[in-house]
Amino acid sequence: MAVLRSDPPLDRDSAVPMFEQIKERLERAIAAGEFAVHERIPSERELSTQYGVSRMTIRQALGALARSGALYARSGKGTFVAELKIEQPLQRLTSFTEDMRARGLRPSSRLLAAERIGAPLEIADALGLSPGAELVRISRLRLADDEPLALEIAQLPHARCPGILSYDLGRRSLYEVLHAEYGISLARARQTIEAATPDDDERALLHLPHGVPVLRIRRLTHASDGAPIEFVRSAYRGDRYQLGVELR
Ligand code: 16G
Repeated sequence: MAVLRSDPPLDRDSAVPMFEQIKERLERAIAAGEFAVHERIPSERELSTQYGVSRMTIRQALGALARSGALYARSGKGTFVAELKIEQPLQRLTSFTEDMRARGLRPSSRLLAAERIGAPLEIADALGLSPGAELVRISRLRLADDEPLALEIAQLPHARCPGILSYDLGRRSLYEVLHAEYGISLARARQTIEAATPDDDERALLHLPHGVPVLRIRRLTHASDGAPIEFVRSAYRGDRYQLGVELR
């Protein structure tokens, strides 16, 4: 427990509740790297002795840190430091490849399926096609530093990118292929995001611990000529991903 020893004593007269002060100290210790990712932090009992507060207060601090995603608990084993979440800023239209590289992570994909299908009604509607028009559907598991992060199913009008399935979409960025091979630049997208319980396939492919939700994202992207070009459904790991929005 060398970690917190240098801390000055808690301020018992402060308006900031004790659990909040403890939470902030633990946050600082984690940010300073005093605990490694997936390292066990001291137990409730040890922390309550160290700070001279009740275990209830410690439990409140740890609970708040678990809810913010900084810690996770394993029943019977203790409380551990979680990996930092990857933040996707929502104001720019970027690809998975760009998002990961911007964070110093190595993007990769596992191609799960790539096929030509007739457009179901809902997707034909979104893409401005007649029902049954030919689509390419590309399902990929997206990884960052070899860790599964998202499942993505992208559907594009085949007429806009004929023969796209012959490119190695397990290795290349879809946006890069659209640009380099078809001269398609993407201009804007509309996205919806919701929290959801993963289904069994998602849980297995994303290596999701039990009880962790996914962020379901739907994106309709338009090319620079205004035409809709991709309709994507994805599921991002809720414990590893957060979306940042700038408000003015
Ligand atoms: C992002 C997009 C997805 C797009 C993909 C292309 C979200 C929610 N989705 O993951 O719509 O198809 O990037 O990535 O951001 P790529 O160019 O690396 O293949």
